[in-house]
Amino acid sequence: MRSANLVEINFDGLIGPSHNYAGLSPGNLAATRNAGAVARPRAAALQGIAKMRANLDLGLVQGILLPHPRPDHRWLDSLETRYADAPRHLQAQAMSASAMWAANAATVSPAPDTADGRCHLSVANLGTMPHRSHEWPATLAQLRIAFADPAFAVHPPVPLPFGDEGAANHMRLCEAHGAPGVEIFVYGEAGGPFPARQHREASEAIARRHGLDPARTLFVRQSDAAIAAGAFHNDVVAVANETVLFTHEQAFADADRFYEDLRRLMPSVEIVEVPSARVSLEDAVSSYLFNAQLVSRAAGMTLILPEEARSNAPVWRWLGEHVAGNGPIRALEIVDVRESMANGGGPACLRLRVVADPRTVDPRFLVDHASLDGIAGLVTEHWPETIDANAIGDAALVARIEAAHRALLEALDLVGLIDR
Ligand code: SUG
Repeated sequence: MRSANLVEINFDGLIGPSHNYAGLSPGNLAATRNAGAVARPRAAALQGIAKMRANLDLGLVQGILLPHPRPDHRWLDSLETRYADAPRHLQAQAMSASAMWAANAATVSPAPDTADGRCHLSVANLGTMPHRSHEWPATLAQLRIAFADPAFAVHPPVPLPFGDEGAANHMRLCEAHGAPGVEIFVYGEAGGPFPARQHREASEAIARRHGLDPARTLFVRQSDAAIAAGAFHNDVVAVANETVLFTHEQAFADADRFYEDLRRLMPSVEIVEVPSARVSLEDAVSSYLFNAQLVSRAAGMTLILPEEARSNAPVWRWLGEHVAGNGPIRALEIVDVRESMANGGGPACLRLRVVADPRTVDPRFLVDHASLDGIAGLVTEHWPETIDANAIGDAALVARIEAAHRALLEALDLVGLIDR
């Protein structure tokens, strides 16, 4: 048997041709603020591709997940309606390109953490928001192809009403990606002005299903203040990579207890906490300081941030001081993902991390500069330039979006995905 070469692979959701601003996510302040704005799907997808290229240039292995068929006729069928006849809110929910935020696709437990030595992926049910609740069948179909190798176990969602939002509410700390880790599930509790989307019951079910060692698994409650400030997912206020936890002071309900548990399980952990006195929760949420990709490189860790973090003065000042000092984050990399950001999705939302041997992944889901050239060409040719959220009922627009999606799947030899 060949020996596994476990590395972290970032699978980015390619932004689909139906990307629009319908304001479908209460609690997601950016999405709510931009409701009704004109979206630019072509520019959005090209921004996402540029981010994937930047990751490749940093020496990272890069994967891709594909947009889902939109409108979702199968979902509308199950609601006994058709797109043309459906009320406006159902049209918008059926048309959302929200599958781009791959951090919400699944929760991933790498092989070194699981009882059977396989990498386990549980597709998220995303049941709290109607427009996201119908993503899982198309996600499951893709993951079953991408991770068909026996090195993986791909699971369907945990049942509702236990809401699960996938990797956005899950962190892993470890000495190295290929070594056993401590897995941290962050759940919310209802009570504030916005829904808590991740339920503890769902997290616990996933941990059991993945065969995690209970002694190395933590269930941590997200602070109500964070949810109320618009941190609808924990990855808006914290991010982990290898031995580093980078977090806002107000991310967790009982941070002291969490840090204590973490230090006990992993004495080498480095907790980089940004105090509220330096960066308020509001600035953290609006700049997406923590919705960054924290990645390991030979020269230390790099933080891949959105443009919005650079234009926020307190955030940029804090980052500058950290990098100039002795902190574990050695370099900053800025990416422009403005179209996704305007719907509340930063660099970290757009990617799902899977620790695996790239040779075990279906190569149609891995990219390099040449394959991204091809995808960018298709996007430029087929993706609508603009979509006005108030005009998504337009039959010509629907036909265009469906043709764009088909052209992509044909080019990638994945047409079967449409009929699953
Ligand atoms: O679920 N926005 C997404 C953003 C998800 C961000 N993901 C992570 N933090 N990991 C959401 O709220 C807005 C779509 C709209 O309103 O049309 C939306 O679904």
